[in-house]
Amino acid sequence: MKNTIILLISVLNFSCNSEKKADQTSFDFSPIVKILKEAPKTFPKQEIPKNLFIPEGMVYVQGGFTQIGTTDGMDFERPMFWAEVKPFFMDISPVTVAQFREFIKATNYKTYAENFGDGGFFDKETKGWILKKGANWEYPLGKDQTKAPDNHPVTQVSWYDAVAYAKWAGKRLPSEIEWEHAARNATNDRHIYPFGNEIVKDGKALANTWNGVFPDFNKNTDGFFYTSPVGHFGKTPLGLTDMTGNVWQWCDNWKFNYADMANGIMATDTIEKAEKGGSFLCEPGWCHGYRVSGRSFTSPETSLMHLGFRCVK
Ligand SMILES: [Ca+2]
Repeated sequence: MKNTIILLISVLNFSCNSEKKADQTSFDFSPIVKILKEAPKTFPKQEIPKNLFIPEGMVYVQGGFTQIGTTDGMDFERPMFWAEVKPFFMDISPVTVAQFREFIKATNYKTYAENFGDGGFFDKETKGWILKKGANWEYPLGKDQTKAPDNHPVTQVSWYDAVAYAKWAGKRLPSEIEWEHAARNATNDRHIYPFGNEIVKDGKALANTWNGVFPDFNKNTDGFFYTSPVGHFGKTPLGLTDMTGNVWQWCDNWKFNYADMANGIMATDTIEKAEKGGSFLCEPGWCHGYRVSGRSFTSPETSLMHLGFRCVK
C-alpha cells in the first residue's frame, strides 16, 4: 500500500482560483483512482455483478488495472504509469445535439458560447482558428451555416456547460484515466485504437478524422469534413462509439504531467482541462490525437467546433 498514491482526480490541489472552485463542485461525483508506482503483481479476474442494472444508453466498464500512456506518443503521453480504476458506467456515445437540446429546454441554460456571442471555429480558407460570431451548440459553424444535425455530437460547449449537462442528467464527466481505461476496453488493451491498429480496413474508414495533411488539404475519404452522426463508424469491443475521432471529449480533470504523477507530485500551474478522443481535425502528421493515448488540453471556458463530451456515472 505504501507504493500507492491515492489520488482524487478532481480535487488535485491546483492553485487556480475560479476554476478550482468549479472542480470542487464535482467532488461528490468523482471516484477514486489509484496511481501505482509499480506494475501490479496480480490481475484479479473482474466479476460482472449479478443482476447488474445498466442505465439506458450506457455500458458497464469493469474495473481493473490499466497502464496509462504510451512509449511512442507525444511527450505529454509519457512516461506510462499504472492506475487502478473502479467500475463505472459510460455513455455509449458522446452527448448529441438532440440530447443537449433537451437539457436546454428543461433548464433554460445559456452556454458560454451563447453568453460570449462566439465560438472557436477552424477556418479552412485561412487555415487558422477564429472566434466565429454566433457559433454555438446549435450552430457550431456559425449562423451563416446549417444547424447541427440532431444525431451529431454536440460541440461548442465549454467544460462548465458539459458539467452542467452532466449534473442535470445525474451523471458526471469521466477523468482522463477512466476514459483511457474504457478506450483500452477495460482490459489494458495495448492497440493504438480501441478496435485495433488500423484506422482503415478493406478500404473503409473506421473513424472520422482528417484525411490528408492538416491544415493544407483534406481528401475527405471518410465522408465527413466536420462532425459525423454518433455511432456511424461502429462500436469498440466494449460497446462504445466515437472513442476515435469525430470530436474531442472533455474530461473532468485538469491537465497533469505523467512524470510528476508517477512521483506523486501534482501540478500547480495548469489552467486547462484535459480532453480525449481526437477529432475530425486530427491527422497522424499533426497530432494523431485520436489514438487511445492521445490527449489535448483547453481552458474550461472555451467552446470549440470539434470539442464535445460524454458522461459517466
Ligand atoms: Ca473526416
